[in-house]
Amino acid sequence: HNVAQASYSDRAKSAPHPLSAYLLRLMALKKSNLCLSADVSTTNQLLQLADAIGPSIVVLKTHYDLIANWDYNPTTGTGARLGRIARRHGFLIFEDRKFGDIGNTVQLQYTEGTAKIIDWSHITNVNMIPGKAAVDALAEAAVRWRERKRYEVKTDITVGTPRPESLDSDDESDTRTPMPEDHGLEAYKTAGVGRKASIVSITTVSQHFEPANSPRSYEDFGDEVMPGIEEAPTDRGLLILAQMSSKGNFMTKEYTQACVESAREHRDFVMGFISQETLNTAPDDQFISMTPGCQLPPESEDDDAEVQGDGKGQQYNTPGKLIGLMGSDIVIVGRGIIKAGDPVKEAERYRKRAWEAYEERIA
Ligand code: S5P
Repeated sequence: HNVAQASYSDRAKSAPHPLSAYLLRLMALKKSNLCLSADVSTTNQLLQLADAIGPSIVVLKTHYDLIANWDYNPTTGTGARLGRIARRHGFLIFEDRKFGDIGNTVQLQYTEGTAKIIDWSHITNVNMIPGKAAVDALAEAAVRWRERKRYEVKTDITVGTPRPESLDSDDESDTRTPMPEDHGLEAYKTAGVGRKASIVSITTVSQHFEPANSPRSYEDFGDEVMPGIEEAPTDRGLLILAQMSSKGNFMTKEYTQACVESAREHRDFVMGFISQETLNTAPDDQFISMTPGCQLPPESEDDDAEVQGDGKGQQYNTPGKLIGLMGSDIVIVGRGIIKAGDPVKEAERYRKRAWEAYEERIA
């Protein structure tokens, strides 16, 4: 396994996906190959955990539908606030949505609906059971999103500027939709998203607002970016669920191989896999493997002692085995950290173990 023996920083130089390159650089910078699975139930718990554990991780994985009070507002809501914490601490957000439907439906679930996942989550994943069309459809949505985002970023807006005549809307009460005419019309035509979508996109102006009840620890994040690295690129990435950690799952070798083939067809969108081992087999495979089902034995025991499952089908392996032996790149840890007496300290213990396993691997 050539790739498994290369350093993360070397791999960053040749990664075909801008977000993969960024992630690999983050890993080298933070000496971390740890992803926190932030499976908590409220917005405050999520943001506080993200802020506390942020320095130790490179990816934070969410299940937005576990959050009872997920706030869908695109600029002041949970996703947007999480985004500011991510910038500040230097990690990517990964919504573990496991899309699993026909192409058209997954496209809509990714971009529309209650959460508009594509707007706040750098990475998401897909369950390939319905076939490769789901991956094609998500890739297409990501291209369109990027195109629209280009105009959002370019458009310099001052709140209060009158709306250009050419975009005059029926809704007279909407006074916060200033849009410089040239960019506005271009965005309208090119993105093809219609007037409403263009106007919605302008709400990025108000990104500085926070709900009044924000806890102090993360209310002032503004647009700060972690020192040593620039802001994440405006790209979206996909992980294909190619192997699972759960007992008796139905993902056969042939299935996993089909996932790899689909990934190779979309090297500009598919960053890698959720898998139990590296799936890089061809010489030009540069995918990133992220692996859940990871726990360390208690500190009092040997680091490589067996870890029991959770009694609900989950099976665990140690970071040493997953990174060192199986060639995985990032371990995903949920309850091992969240349920610990001191999650911050425990996250550091996981980070160190997983990083040592990587250093041994490339030595
Ligand atoms: O095969 C898998 C794939 C995933 S994404 N097995 C998993 O456990 N997961 C997710 O990883 C799962 O949904 C959960 O969010 C996390 C594991 O959590 P833990 O508490 O068992 O570490």
